Amino acid sequence: MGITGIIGNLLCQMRFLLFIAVCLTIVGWASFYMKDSTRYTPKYRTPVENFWKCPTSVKKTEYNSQPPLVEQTSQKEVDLKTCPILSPNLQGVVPLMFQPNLTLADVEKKFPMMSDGHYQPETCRAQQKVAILIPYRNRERHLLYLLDNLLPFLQRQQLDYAIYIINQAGDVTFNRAKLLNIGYLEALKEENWDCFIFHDVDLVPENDYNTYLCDSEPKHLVVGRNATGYRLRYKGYFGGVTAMTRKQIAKVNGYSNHYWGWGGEDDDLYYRVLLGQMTVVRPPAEVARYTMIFHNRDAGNEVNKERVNLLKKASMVWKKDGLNSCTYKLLSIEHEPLYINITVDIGKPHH
Ligand code: UD2
Ligand code: MN
Repeated sequence: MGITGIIGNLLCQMRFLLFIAVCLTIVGWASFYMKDSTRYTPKYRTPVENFWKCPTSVKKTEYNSQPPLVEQTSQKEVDLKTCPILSPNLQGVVPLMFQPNLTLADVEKKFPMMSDGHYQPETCRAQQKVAILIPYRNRERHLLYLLDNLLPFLQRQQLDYAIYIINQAGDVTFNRAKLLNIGYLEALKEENWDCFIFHDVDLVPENDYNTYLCDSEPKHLVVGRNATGYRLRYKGYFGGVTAMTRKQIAKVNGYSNHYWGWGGEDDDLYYRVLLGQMTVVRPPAEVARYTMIFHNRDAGNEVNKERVNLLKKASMVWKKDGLNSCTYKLLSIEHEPLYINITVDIGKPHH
């Protein structure tokens, strides 16, 4: 064993003492920070596990066991190493910004590394290609606030992503679910996305350990939000922000197209997940936290009185109502620097 080997081994043995010292420091800090619950220290076990593995270093950072889903790679991507599931750039809770005089030009200036609505990390090849789909009509300020906070969040996570805004044209009753189906179908015409995030425009994630990657089961990213005391509303709650792989979505035939107006479409998707023999997973509650920008109910999105009847029929119709029956008229696709803007005429409810 060479001199460097001996030194290496000595250092390795000293880790125990170092570990005790670190523990004592942490106990000291913990008692100091106990009062302030907004400071979140991640509780993932792996860094400590690796600390004990000696002297060989082990590359094991996953907190879930999702294998990389990337299938299509360019030459540049082949040369890069795969990004870890937990990026080294994560910061936990980062204060959110809501500047009332913010303009799109301001946000574009902050993120010159995005083009045509896409972003790829510079130094590694992302685990999955992620399309973020945002159902939208007339929420300009919310969109600016979301972009301003979400873009740096996603970049800290080292994701390969694009943002799709699916904009409902006209003033017929809003249909969130159908817009998301359209987003899925149109996004796949552009690229072979591995993972889709269905994302309300007014929900801003608070903790960047809430990774925007898909899991082996459909994932619900909102355990709690400011308006509901950060508690899960009910067990089968699947609204706000969800992540599903291309295959998981295909398996449930996407969303139902028949939910016009507010409510029910998220519960319907949950039923489909169960009917497709899948379950829902969620990150830890201290991670899956969102701030919902305050708003009143929009005109054109009144409560859907049919929703209970529709839910009763969900198990009978899910195979023929969804992605395979989604008809619409594409009006335009614009590639802006920060997002892809898809404007559609989705028709109207027929009673
Ligand atoms: C809840 C759910 C949401 C959905 C909805 C019922 C949470 C956190 N969110 O949201 O996922 O299930 O109930 O349909 O539980 N939108 C527009 N323009 C409109 C109307 C809606 O852009 O005129 C979009 C926008 O992305 C918005 C989303 O639809 O965030 C949901 O509508 P909402 O915010 O009015 O409903 P909310 O907050 O009750
Ligand atoms: Mn909302």
